[in-house]
Amino acid sequence: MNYSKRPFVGIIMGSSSDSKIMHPAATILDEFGIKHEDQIVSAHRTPTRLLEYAKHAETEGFKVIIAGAGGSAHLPGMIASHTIIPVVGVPIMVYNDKNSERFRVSAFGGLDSLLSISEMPSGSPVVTVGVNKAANAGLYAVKILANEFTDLRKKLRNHKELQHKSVLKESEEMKKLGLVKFAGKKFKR
Ligand code: RP5
Repeated sequence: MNYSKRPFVGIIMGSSSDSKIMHPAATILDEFGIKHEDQIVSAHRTPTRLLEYAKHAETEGFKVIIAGAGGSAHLPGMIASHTIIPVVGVPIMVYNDKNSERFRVSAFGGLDSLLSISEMPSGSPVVTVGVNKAANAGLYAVKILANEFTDLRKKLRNHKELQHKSVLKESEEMKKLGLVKFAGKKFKR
């Protein structure tokens, strides 16, 4: 079964406001040609839907679930308690105020979500990426799938190679321009 034809990754988040932070997970999966299914599931506001989603994920044959949430962030842990599918949590610090361009920061700056996700009791493990690091969750999902789909290993190696080249390119430019000019150009000061 091909990973580009059928979704093996489920991306969920606790609120539509989380989409601002979560979309890089989808971007990474898109770059690797991996089909994913994206939904909003709130552990607190839609608790029964949470159970339904876990069943749906099993029925669909998802191989990994990426779950982002802010504040007390129960979503990744609760999903993990309902399924054996590995869950990668994304703790969310900043989220949009849905009704304006303003943004809000959670009371403890994302540490609340990070600890909620990482401190799952023994027996219900969830892994977590850093605060707001949704792209890393996407990459981690690719790595999980690469255990099964060998062509993804090649794509992951290419991805590493591109990162390597991009650091070398910037380093060359820094060497040529000098640090002050380089930083001025990069940060448009
Ligand atoms: C959490 O509360 C969500 O994951 C979100 O990060 C946060 C705020 O949600 P909204 O008030 O923006 O819907 O459950």
